Amino acid sequence: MTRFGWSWVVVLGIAFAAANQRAQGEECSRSCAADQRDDRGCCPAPTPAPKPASKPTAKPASATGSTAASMATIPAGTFLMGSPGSEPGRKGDEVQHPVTVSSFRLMKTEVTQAMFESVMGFNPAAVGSQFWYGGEQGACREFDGVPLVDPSFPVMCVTWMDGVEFANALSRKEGLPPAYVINNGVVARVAGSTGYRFLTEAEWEYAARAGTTTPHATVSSSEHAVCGAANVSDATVKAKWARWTTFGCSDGVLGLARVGSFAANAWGLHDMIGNVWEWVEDGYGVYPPGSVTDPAGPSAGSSRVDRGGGWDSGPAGARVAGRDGLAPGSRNSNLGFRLARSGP
Ligand SMILES: [Ca+2]
Ligand SMILES: [Ca+2]
Repeated sequence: MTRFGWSWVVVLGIAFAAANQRAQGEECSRSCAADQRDDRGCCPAPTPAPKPASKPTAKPASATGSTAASMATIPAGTFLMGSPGSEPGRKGDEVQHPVTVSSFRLMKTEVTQAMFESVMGFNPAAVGSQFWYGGEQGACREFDGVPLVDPSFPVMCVTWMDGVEFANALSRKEGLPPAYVINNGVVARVAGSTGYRFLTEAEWEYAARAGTTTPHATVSSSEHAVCGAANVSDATVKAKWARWTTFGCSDGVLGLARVGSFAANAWGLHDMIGNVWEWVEDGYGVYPPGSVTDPAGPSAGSSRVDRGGGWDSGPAGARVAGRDGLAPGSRNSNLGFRLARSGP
């Protein structure tokens, strides 16, 4: 598995959005069993290694198992969204354009399994949620012997709607006005609400860059700088799953990392790149031409955007400008989210 737990819905909906997305060269270069291929015939799955999995060696988390959301204030500003034509791994949907973003508040970490369970009463991976992969299902709780359930790990195997429902439930729990109205499965943002909500795609990239312009949002443009700042597909992964496309450096973590294990970016945000891909609010679509302010993206469609790459993403997949579109019902052990609140 890993790459994507494409639900069967994805098979129909993703043709244009995902065909050129997530799996791009690196994922499709892997080999795997037929029942592990996704709808595009790509292989996130590794070839099981003959030796036992090494233990994740992440440093102690700053937010281990926390059930409270620690928020950073993101300053208003203008940035260049997208990637330059020269960036390795770039895709055609990353057209650079200036975007102005208003100030907002953002969780410093991905939503943890403990946070999700404290609000919703269950942890999707722990209660047996399944990912979909090439028409097959598999348990979210572990991958090839690597355990993925831990209170301090990011919640994963959550659908886009799981994120919406968590956001509203967390708002109610904290006495805030829910940011979403849900009518017969149709979700609309409540204008002016200060409750918890997804980031827009533009807000996500703005916050993840935190003023940087490098492919992986690192201060240094060296690929190896990523391993000090993100849990990605690295040398640790390569040692177990030799066929995976990985970064050449080692971040010391084989599967998921505790949120906050890696250094924060300049705005106090951890794990924007890597660990789990993060659902955002936007439907997947072509960027608008020219300069824009607080773009919301398509409100619906066959797919919703997720960003940043996950623990199984190599250099192409973990780029800050990289975009991915998934059917909203998709689940995967590399797919989670974090939430924002409007206003400074
Ligand atoms: Ca790693
Ligand atoms: Ca992430």
